[in-house]
Amino acid sequence: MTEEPRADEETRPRRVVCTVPTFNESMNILALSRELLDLGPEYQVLVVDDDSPDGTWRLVRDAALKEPRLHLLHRTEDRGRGRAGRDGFLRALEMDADIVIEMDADFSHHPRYVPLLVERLCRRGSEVGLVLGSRGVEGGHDAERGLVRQWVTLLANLYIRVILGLPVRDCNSGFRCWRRETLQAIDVGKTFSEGPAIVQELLFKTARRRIGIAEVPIEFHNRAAGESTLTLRKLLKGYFTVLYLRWLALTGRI
Ligand SMILES: Nc1nc2c(ncn2[C@@H]2O[C@H](COP(=O)(O)OP(=O)(O)O)[C@@H](O)[C@H]2O)c(=O)[nH]1
Ligand SMILES: [Mg+2]
Repeated sequence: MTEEPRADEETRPRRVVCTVPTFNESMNILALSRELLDLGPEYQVLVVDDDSPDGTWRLVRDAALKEPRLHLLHRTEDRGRGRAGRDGFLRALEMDADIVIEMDADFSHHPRYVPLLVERLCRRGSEVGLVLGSRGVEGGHDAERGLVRQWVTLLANLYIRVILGLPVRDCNSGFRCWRRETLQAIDVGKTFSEGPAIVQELLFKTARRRIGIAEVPIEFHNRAAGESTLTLRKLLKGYFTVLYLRWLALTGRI
């Protein structure tokens, strides 16, 4: 006789792969990986490192020898946050993930929120294919950031939401929980953004396919250690990418 699955077992994911793009994150990556792996046996961590000069990839490679749920994708060509993100998603799909989380290595996205994002995605009866860790919904916010930074974030969000017509409050969040089927539906291997604009590109492609998007509040903190790789040039390029995405949609190409 087969037993009826309990309600929580029925919706529990089989394999969650957390992809973490890294560039010079030697001070954060092992502590973050440990916290993620401790969330449960279904969790795997995939670090996608672009040959960091500080040896992040070496630390992960060595730790992975003793921890079978820790994986390294060591990229040596075609560097960039967007490229690394795309390759991480593809590898996670190859690893047979049913859920993929992408997050920063610097503890801005705290691992304690990961089970909440997964729970929201797996909640029975909800038609959601992507969950965002969000600073823009009630209960979420940008801790430690000055008023000016908060206003810049607010205006940037408004710009992106209006141009792209997105139904979400935090378009810039890089803390996201994806259903395998969503990544396949948006053909993640065809991602064109080389840099951080991958965040807006994938969000737009998901919304265009009318896949349900939910937001879970998070408190966002400044990076724990190390330096940000975001430059003004990358930021501006991101705003142009938003216009480019709108144009691609207007001309029926996405
Ligand atoms: N693999 C890879 N990761 C990157 C690159 N640039 C940034 N990252 C990682 O992407 C995440 C977000 O970058 P971060 O510098 O924190 O940007 P910020 O959060 O916007 O200040 C961090 O985990 C970085 O280590 C890159 O060129 N390649
Ligand atoms: Mg960061």
